[in-house]
Amino acid sequence: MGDDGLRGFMREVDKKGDLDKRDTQQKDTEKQQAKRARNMQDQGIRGYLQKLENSGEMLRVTKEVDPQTNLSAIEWKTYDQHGKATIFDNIKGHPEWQVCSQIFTDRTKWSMGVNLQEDEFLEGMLRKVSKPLEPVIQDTGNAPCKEVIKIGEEASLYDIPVVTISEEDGGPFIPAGMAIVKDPESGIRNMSIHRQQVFDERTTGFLILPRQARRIHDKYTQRKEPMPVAVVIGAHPAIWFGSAFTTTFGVDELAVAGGVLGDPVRLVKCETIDVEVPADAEIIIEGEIIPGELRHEGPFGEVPGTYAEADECEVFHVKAITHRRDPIYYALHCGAPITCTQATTGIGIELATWDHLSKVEGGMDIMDIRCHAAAGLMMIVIKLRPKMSGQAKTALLAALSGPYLHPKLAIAVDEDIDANDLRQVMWSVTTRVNAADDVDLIPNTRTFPLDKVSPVPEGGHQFERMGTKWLIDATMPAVSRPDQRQRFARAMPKNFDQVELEDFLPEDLFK
Ligand SMILES: Cc1cc2nc3c(=O)[nH]c(=O)nc-3n(C[C@H](O)[C@H](O)[C@H](O)COP(=O)(O)O)c2cc1C
Ligand SMILES: [Mn+2]
Repeated sequence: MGDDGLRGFMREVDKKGDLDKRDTQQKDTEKQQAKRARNMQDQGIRGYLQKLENSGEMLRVTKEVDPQTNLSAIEWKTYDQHGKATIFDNIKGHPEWQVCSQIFTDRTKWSMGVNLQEDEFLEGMLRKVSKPLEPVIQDTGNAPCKEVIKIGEEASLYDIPVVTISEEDGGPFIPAGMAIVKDPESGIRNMSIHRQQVFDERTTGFLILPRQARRIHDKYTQRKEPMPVAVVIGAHPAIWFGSAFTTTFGVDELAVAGGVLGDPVRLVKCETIDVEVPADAEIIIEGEIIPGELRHEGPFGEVPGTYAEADECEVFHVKAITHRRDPIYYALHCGAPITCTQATTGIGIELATWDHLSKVEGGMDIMDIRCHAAAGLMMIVIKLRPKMSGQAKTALLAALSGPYLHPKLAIAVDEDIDANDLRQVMWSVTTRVNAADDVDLIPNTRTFPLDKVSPVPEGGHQFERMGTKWLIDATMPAVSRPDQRQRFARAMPKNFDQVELEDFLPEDLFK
């Protein structure tokens, strides 16, 4: 309830002269507040990390590792070969710190993070995202993100175990900072992620692609004012999700995060800028971007798994760093798949595509959507139950013109195929596709800015790409003839559904 709402409410109560009632109302609010304080949810990253570790989804590395030489390869290989996240508690040169990585690399982990069953993840997330909850600002008091406060010359980025990630990267990068800025006209917050190459103790790059943060940045530039930015590292999965999700301009992503949490995000004020940040975060870097200042940055291993070439980008100046006493740095891996980078944006693409398809042809019978991390997010698989001939292709066209640019290849599969299993998808593509009928190319369409194989139009910027979208209808032919479709069924082992492997193989395989 805003100020006006509250005042209006009190006036109504006064008008009736019903003071008793007002007392009761007040007591109720106090009671509610006390109840809320008792039930205060952990809005940091620690509860989630604990869950990952307890369930065997995350491995702890206790041997000393070096952010400059081997940390990146260790966490990448651990996920690639074992499907696990990592937490490092012995970091060369950073005795007080821990580092976690690959914590959001698949839907299993995401489901744990936002308390949803994996098989109802997309519907559940859409439900949560559609009920945003405005954040609340609280007294700085004993906010965990303020346990250590370093202002001005005291603040140094060298204190943070920032990792050099891919072989050819231009240096160490902070890739997981959630940047909170305010629209200088409306005062509405925006939260988004921007890679930051560390140049020195108090300066980084700050790459802003043409989206909402860029729109806000341009307003500051027009006013010739620096843009205050608070960079948040390490917070609840719901907040991380909010920072990566594309919403309508003017919607505060912290309100989206509140919807996903089911509780308003608790914020505290920054020390040196007029921006609020999540109280339970691990690390906050306060700073500003000066209009017109650009600096050479990159190269950097990016979402598709190839390098973005060195180029100019905005510059971020540190004004203060605050953090927990024993901070955990989230060393997100960006580079060759599969990493958190693809799996985070992928969830947003899947949700937006699901929502988009719910409006096409009066809603389709969609069963799953997977924007594949392994394909650098440029391939999306739609699992559906086509009701009429041609419907799968309509779904594919829509999937290739949804809210995100990343997918350029869309594949439709039937309900008997696991859309997450690329082996089954490829099997479907060979056994259910007659390319002359089922494959279409759509040339000269705008593609994902980081898709290097799509040409840059004459005179265009490296992020302006025009390429070919293509679709593959790998559903069985003859939608209206179930008897005909049967010919394309998978030849499954006898009694496949009845046989339980646990009854026949060693027990410890199933722990
Ligand atoms: C791990 C990760 C890294 C990202 N890095 C950048 C980046 O360096 N620059 C950028 O402009 N967008 C980057 N993005 C994308 C934006 O943060 C994302 O699209 C966000 O929703 C944009 O918000 P906005 O529409 O409010 O500007 C990244 C996203 C993720 C998940
Ligand atoms: Mn936004």
